[in-house]
Amino acid sequence: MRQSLATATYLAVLLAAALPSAAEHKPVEARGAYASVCQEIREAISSASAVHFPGLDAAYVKDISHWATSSTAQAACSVEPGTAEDVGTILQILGKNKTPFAVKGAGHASNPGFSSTPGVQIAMYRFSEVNYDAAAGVAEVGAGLIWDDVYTALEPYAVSVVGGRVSGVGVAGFTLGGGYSWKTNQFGLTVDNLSGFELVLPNGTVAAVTQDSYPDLFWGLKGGFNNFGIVTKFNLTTHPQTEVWGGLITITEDQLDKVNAATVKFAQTVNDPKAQVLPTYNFLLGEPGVSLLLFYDYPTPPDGIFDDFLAIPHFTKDVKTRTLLDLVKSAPANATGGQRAIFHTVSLLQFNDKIMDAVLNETKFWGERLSFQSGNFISYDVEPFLSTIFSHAPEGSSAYPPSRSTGLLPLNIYYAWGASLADETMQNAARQSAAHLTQVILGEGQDISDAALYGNYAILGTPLERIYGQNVPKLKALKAKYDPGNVMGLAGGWKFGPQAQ
Ligand SMILES: Cc1cc2nc3c(=O)[nH]c(=O)nc-3n(C[C@H](O)[C@H](O)[C@H](O)COP(=O)(O)OP(=O)(O)OC[C@H]3O[C@@H](n4cnc5c(N)ncnc54)[C@H](O)[C@@H]3O)c2cc1C
Ligand SMILES: *[C@@H]1O[C@H](CO)[C@@H](O)[C@H](O)[C@H]1NC(C)=O
Ligand SMILES: *[C@@H]1O[C@H](CO)[C@@H](O)[C@H](O)[C@H]1NC(C)=O
Ligand SMILES: *[C@@H]1O[C@H](CO)[C@@H](O)[C@H](O)[C@H]1NC(C)=O
Ligand SMILES: *[C@@H]1O[C@H](CO)[C@@H](O)[C@H](O)[C@H]1NC(C)=O
Ligand SMILES: CC(=O)N[C@H]1CO[C@H](CO)[C@@H](O)[C@@H]1O
Repeated sequence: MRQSLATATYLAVLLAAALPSAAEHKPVEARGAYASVCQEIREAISSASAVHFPGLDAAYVKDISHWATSSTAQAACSVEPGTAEDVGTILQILGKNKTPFAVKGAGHASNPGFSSTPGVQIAMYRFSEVNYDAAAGVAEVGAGLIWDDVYTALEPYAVSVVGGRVSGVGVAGFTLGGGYSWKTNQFGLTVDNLSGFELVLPNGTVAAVTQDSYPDLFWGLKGGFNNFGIVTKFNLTTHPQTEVWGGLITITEDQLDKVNAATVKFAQTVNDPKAQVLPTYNFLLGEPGVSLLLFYDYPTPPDGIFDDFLAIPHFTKDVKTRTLLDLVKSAPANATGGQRAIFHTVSLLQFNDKIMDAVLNETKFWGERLSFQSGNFISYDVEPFLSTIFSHAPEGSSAYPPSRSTGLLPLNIYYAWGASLADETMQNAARQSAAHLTQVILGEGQDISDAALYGNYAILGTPLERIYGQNVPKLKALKAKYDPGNVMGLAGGWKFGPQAQ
């Protein structure tokens, strides 16, 4: 029965592969129409900015590229603004012409169309500075950077920020969605340790957004992505940073019950906020396995905390005292290697044996069914944060999470594949898997049917209410106030107004 299901899927994909993909052909005519807008932008911007066209321009390719190839689209042109004023000029031209556009930080969005477009691709790379203000304890960080750059710039000062856990992830999308970090058990989300944004409003005005200057926008940008304009700089609170301890252990199928047991024990008993584990259950080349990241925010961990994990026979092991930057760079961040991909998520309150058994079962079940093409990759990230992670900022201080009364642990489902014709099969499987895990977790007495999902992990089509809860009406009103012309509706993403595209 299982075998025949897999065979049927395989045949469907093979058959479909013989047909040309409609999506790849559609935008060409439209692209011609957008070309005049590209020219208009080119004539209006300063010499600090540049427009790039398809063809032999390497900058264009870089500007439209994404971590998941399914998140890349062939834009009519790309534009790299170099000043906030030019961002304003560009937004006004796009708004006037009603031209679809996209804003990209580092292009790690897992949903197609969230930072890509057939129209004008804005790539923020030229916002690339990190200015450390030691007296204020603030790092002012450009919206075109990846976390690796930020850690590199701050390392000489022995400070860091509440940022990304693996290499290559963009500061912008990560922060505008919330931000789960190695330091979240200690300081909360990235948005909880942020004191200001430089924002270009949809009407082109550059605004310094803080709790004092624009309390409503300051709240909305902390989780509200690209609904209120384009952010050019983030002011992140810095914390002292020593060397850290940790790294990657890979573990094969025969030892996975031990990983389950160690994970449950860690989740239920370790309260040291400097400690974190991130076991990723994956299925690759016909077998389940675990990529386990260990982290301790000090050069040596206290005795005992990680013993159960370290006692499990491993395939590879790279755990040591190192800089935060080195740890982040050593983590596997591009298992897709230029593949198509999707994320989805389930939020839960706590891990236990039944839930971990279900995660392992999902890995095997979907791994066996979806490995119809070599290179297909199925994974489940188990993120056992402390239940206190939302307590580091006041209730109502950010658009996400909608409630801070209970800490929610975001479980990340991540599938990668090669052929565009498998997109729907893979996305539907991720939805089914999330639904099944939700049932298992509900069955364990965890009341998560309305628990907020993390916007940076949620699959396209997720209702806004599932991410922002009771904040949705307030976010819609805020969007209408600052973007009455619906300029930002021309860009994709989680939208608090009509999607104009
Ligand atoms: C390998 C990998 C590891 C990850 N690890 C983590 C993790 O540890 N913790 C975590 O919380 N998340 C994690 N994520 C999810 C990550 O937070 C999101 O993918 C995030 O959106 C990436 O930001 P980006 O700038 O690279 O994305 P982009 O694709 O460039 O942008 C994402 C969204 O933000 C909007 N946006 C980007 N820049 C701006 C701007 N300047 N102004 C307004 N809107 C903008 C875009 O329009 C888009 O809607 C990970 C993702 C990947 C692929
Ligand atoms: C960001 O921090 C810098 C350095 O402290 C400061 O000059 C600037 O005004 C801050 N901007 C915002 C928007 O908070
Ligand atoms: C994946 O990461 C490795 C190590 O950082 C890098 O050398 C390689 O080019 C990356 N591959 C892709 C496809 O991004
Ligand atoms: C394994 O997962 C599949 C798919 O979600 C489900 O139908 C099945 O009941 C699960 N098996 C066990 C033993 O939990
Ligand atoms: C742009 O919008 C902001 C916020 O609504 C407003 O304060 C500002 O005056 C507007 N600028 C222009 C030029 O209309
Ligand atoms: C805005 C800000 O920086 N908030 C907090 C960052 O984290 C520390 C430690 O939890 C808090 O003291 C700050 O208030």
